[in-house]
Amino acid sequence: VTMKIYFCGSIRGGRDDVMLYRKIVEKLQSYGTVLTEHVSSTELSHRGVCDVTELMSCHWSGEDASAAGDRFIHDRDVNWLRQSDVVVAEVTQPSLGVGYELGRVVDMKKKTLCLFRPSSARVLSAMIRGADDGERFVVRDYGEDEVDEVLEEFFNALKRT
Ligand code: 6K6
Repeated sequence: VTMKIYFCGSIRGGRDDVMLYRKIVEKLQSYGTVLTEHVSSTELSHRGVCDVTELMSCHWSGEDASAAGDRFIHDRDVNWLRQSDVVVAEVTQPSLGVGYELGRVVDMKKKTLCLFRPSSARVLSAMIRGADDGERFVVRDYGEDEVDEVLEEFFNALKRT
């Protein structure tokens, strides 16, 4: 049985770090199935809209097409979150969606790793930094060149529990 990994990264919050998301997702794929591969897709605009969801939303009636598309994304992602074994989030680029996912995940009591780059000169939200319990929900400061080792450390520790 392969591990199901949910990766969170900003979409409509801004796509500045998408190349880094790619690098993280590639590494995660060596540990299991990444349910949210599209988060690191370079084809996705910051609007987070793609042809597929726009087409699908046309089949809903009585609701605004883009709202139906968003409902589809929300419901599918929350289901994926429930199914996942671990959650990894890149939290440097602030994103309402990532914050929402992390809030839901704390309640689901999933093992979660949040990755933050202090070199960005940003200060991470207290609601994420402050959720660190040193065990189930961990915030890790790192640099872009440390992706591999930080993830290796996290997944090796998982195996031992
Ligand atoms: C369809 C196909 C590919 O992309 C789309 C459209 N958008 C989204 N698809 C999947 N997940 C999404 C989409 N928009 C947001 N999310 C979820 O919220 C992802 O799991 C991200 O971790 C997070 C990003 O939230 P925002 O607020 O930055 O968009």
